[in-house]
Amino acid sequence: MKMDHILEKIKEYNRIIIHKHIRPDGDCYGAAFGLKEIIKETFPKKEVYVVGEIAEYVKFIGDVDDIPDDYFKGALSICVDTASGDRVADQRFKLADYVIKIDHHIPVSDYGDFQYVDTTRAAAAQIILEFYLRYKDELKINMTAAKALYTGILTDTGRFKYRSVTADTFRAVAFLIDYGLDFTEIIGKLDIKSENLMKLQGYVLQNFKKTPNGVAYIKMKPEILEKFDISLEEGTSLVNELSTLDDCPVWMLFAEYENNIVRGRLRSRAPSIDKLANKYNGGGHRLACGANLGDWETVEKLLVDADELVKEYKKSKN
Ligand SMILES: [Mn+2]
Repeated sequence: MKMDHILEKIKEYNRIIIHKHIRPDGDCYGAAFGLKEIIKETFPKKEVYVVGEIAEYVKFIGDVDDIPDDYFKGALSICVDTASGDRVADQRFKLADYVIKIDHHIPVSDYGDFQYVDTTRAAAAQIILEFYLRYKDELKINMTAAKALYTGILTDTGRFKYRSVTADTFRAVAFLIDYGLDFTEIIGKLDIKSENLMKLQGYVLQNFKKTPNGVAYIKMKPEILEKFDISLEEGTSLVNELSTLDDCPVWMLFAEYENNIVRGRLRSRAPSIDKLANKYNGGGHRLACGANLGDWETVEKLLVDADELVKEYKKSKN
């Protein structure tokens, strides 16, 4: 059983460093801090750190550590929720003695000494929760971990709405509810938004475009974010504002990241879009992907391909 190996390695190392992915989301936060708290609660003498960038909207889950290079020497690095090595936040995992990848994305380019990948899991946080449940007799949990794991599962499933949710997701989450988790408190934290973000939401709903066959999209250019005074992270989180348009089974949001590099968030209700994302230097899940477009001209090419994909999909349904 592959999970046994993860537990063995955690037992073996005294210093464990947990890595999220770049541009962190609720799931990598939840999985990382959930795992950290489970290890700390079970083995209080072990040193456990979570490294990488901060995400404002989920930073209530836990504080990221700033550690020197020499901490990696002789340490175990565990990378969660990250399909390819280049997306691991804090590349110093390469300095660690042993590297474990725990993920639920379709593998792109593998890395590390040991991979635990289960694409049937709705969230990396679900894998961590199931890891705990499997070794419940040996491991301990606490409320901080429960909150982190619930937040990870909640955000990666669009609040239990996506196709990725299975009965196992609910079975795992049921434990957290039995444990006494105040889930309404977490919903409350995630729901509250600034006036600026609410106005930008209105902008997205008023200004999105559609391709002839039904791909809804919004170009969130830097000047828009500036006008509404919204961070890139918060702005791009609005992709799912376009998820409920009746004749558009695919929707996308495009924005400029560091060094003016254009990336897209691609979403679908039904037709698979991961191959499309692969073509544009991206990937992820069957119905939710990221793509690295580079410039705005490439966005137009992607939209042509996406439009064709939706056309074929609609034809196949008739
Ligand atoms: Mn995830």
